Amino acid sequence: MKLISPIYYAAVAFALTGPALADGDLSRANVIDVTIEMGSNDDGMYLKPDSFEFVTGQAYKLILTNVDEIKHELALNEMGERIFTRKVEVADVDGNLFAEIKGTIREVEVGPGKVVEWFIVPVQNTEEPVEITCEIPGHLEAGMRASVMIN
Ligand SMILES: [Cu+2]
Repeated sequence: MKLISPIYYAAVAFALTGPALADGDLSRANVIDVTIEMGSNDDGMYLKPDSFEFVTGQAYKLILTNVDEIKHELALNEMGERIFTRKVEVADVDGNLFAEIKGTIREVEVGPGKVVEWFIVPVQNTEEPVEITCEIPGHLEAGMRASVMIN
């Protein structure tokens, strides 16, 4: 699966909406959806896609999508020190909100077949790619990692 550059989306969103949405709160304007699939296959376990690129100051909604029959986790590791978490949203299949969690969050565990939305704004760039991982024992070794660059 090819990840289309978030910059492209931001440019399109900006062109469609203009600057008015950004008025007063940059973190709520032009949020870019980024799906991160968590699962396993014949080759082991994965985060898909396996590389991401973000831009500081841009708001993103990380859609953590666990397509597996076991739970998985997303640990931001070093990336966690370079982003601001607006909130994490947990909803039922109909989109009814169960919980909205705020504060400093470094890891989110997602149940089998479930989706959790993590709203972030990167605030500091990375010098080189850093790694996000699943820290459930054995999963990183099985391949659950992806690289992240914040520009
Ligand atoms: Cu896992």
